[in-house]
Amino acid sequence: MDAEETTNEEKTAVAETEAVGQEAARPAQENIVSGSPMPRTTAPDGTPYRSGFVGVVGRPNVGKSTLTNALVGQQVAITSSRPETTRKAIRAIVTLPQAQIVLVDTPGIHRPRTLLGKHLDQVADDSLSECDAVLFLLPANEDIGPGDRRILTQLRSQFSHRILLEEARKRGIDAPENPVKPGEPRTVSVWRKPVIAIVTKIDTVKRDRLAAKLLEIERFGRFTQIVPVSAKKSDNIAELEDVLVTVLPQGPQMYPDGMVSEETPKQRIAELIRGAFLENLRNELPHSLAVVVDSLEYPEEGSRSTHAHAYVSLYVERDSQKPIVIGREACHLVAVKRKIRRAVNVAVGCPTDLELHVAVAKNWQSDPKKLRRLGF
Ligand SMILES: Nc1nc2c(ncn2[C@@H]2O[C@H](COP(=O)(O)OP(=O)(O)OP(=O)(O)O)[C@@H](O)[C@H]2O)c(=O)[nH]1
Ligand SMILES: [Mg+2]
Repeated sequence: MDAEETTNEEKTAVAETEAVGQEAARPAQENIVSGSPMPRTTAPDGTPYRSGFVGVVGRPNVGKSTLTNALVGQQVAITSSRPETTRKAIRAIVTLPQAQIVLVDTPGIHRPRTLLGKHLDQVADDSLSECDAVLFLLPANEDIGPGDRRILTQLRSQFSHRILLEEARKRGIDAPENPVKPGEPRTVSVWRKPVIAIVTKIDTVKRDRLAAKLLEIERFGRFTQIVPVSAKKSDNIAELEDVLVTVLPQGPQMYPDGMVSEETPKQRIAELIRGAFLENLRNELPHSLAVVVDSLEYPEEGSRSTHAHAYVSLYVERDSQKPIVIGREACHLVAVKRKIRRAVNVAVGCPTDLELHVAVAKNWQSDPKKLRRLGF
């Protein structure tokens, strides 16, 4: 039997906390290419190499993870049509001969309804603090709304500063003047770091609507640049990559060639499982599914088994949700395992047996202690 149902309301084993998003946006020490012979410091044409972190932000469901995957050229972040798909900041690495772009895909910023929602907003906010540039995603097929205005205000407070109007005019900056208070000088607000508006999902709108959208976005934020893309159709992705290279600061390569993500195998397995459930069960799936890899044991040297073993807990909020996740005769668990087998083996580096257990953690999305146990 694939599913061994745990009847305890909670498991005693405390999940390892691996919330990448809570750390500062610099690579984990062991990932820096110090061990490898020569991190690049110059581009092939002899100019200095560029590297840095680029935050990817926007409301839920605007296409942040799909764009991140398109830039990396493979799936490093799970995507779905449901909001709050991304729950941790994911660093995705694009290594080019002349630059290394580290994208920080964040959870969608929204007005939170649960403690989890609040935490997700915080993760997005924290992940931005050390970024060298920010991509603010706005879908071509949706109007700019209060959610976008909130994010813009947040970005302005973090990434813009006021300069004297005269100074701005001298530098040729055409930004609207801030309201003047009596006795204070006339100022304009300018971005301290590049904040680039990305108009996503352009495959969903006609050309004239897109043109109007670009104008609307220009007026909305006075962004450093505006780049329209379709991650789904790979439209304008190469151009966006060029733009990112030009805005990054000079700096050496930080991660080794071939490394596309900073996720550990355990984090990767958990995300693959959640992604497969989101895809397989779509609307039936309880929004509250959380996945924790409790342990990952590699085959011991000299032992006959060549398989690794991962023990995974799937948490739902109510007893009634367990059968939805398990399926008749565990058919959902079996289908998910089959779907991700190959990707899991690649992530772990050897064939891996998955043991899935479904447990209930009552109202975990609103309980601080349970959130911590689940790694948030
Ligand atoms: N038509 C079209 N759909 C897209 C495009 N990019 C993303 N989508 C769809 O938009 C939905 C949301 O995509 P995600 O990449 O998961 O969005 P997200 O912003 O990461 O969402 P959260 O992580 O929940 O904040 C998915 O159904 C995608 O397939 C695009 O360029 N064109
Ligand atoms: Mg996402």
